[in-house]
Amino acid sequence: MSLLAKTYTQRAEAHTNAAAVRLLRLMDAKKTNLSVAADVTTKKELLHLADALGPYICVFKTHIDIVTDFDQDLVDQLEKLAEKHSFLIFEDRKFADIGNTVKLQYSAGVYRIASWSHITNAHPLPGEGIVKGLAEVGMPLSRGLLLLAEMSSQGSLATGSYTLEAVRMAQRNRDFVFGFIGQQRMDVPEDFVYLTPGVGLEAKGDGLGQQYRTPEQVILDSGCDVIIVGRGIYGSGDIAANAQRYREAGWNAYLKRTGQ
Ligand code: 6AU
Repeated sequence: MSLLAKTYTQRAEAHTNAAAVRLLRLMDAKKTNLSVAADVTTKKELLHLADALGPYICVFKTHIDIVTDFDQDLVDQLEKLAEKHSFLIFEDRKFADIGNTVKLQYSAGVYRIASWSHITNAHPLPGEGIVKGLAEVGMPLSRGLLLLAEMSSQGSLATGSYTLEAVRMAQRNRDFVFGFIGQQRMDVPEDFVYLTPGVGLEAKGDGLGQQYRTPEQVILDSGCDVIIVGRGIYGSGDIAANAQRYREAGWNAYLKRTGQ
């Protein structure tokens, strides 16, 4: 059976990373492949989004360094909401330094990301040391890493051989790297999970280089697994109704893909 015809639950068997297994199983259990990108700047707004959208999502994606009134209580409450609604937390930190530095950035500082975020991501740009450094912190805590193989923004330099090298780096580190931030599935035998930003049902861009495709283009045409949606959900209107629309569009594309 081709990988794309398999259900998320069937694919969980091909993974050893604990965060990946949890994610794939909870997507089928909750019937959602929607991740919300909660790019808001206050603790109150962030917690509101997590509680209001929790029922519809598999992953709650944060940019914790944009929260003006960050404190430890925010993280404690976020973890409780992740339990309550059964979603994983993904701090979109986009690490991009040498192994020793990212190890400190991941474990220490104000945010102590590794202590609460199930998933994080990194640019492969510095070379494999970035994965090794993050793994030293993340593996003992059962965390998972995504490599940025491609970006959604116009003029991104992450293309061609850079993207191929990102995939090779992931292949060599499958215990920790379970997937990618990318725009299309690469044809390799291993099962990687693709989380894909740049998703919008109406807008085609944002005037700052962001480019949007529909859930169907992402899940069905490009073989990716999770749609990441930010402003399409919290930008205007009823956020729960917006989330339900994206959830349905993403899920229907997955059902079509797997022939269910
Ligand atoms: O739906 P938007 O455009 O409001 O938000 C998209 C979210 C933002 C970006 O920081 C993030 O997705 N993102 C990423 C990630 C997830 O790593 C990579 C990328 O190539 N493009 C992108 O938009 O929080």
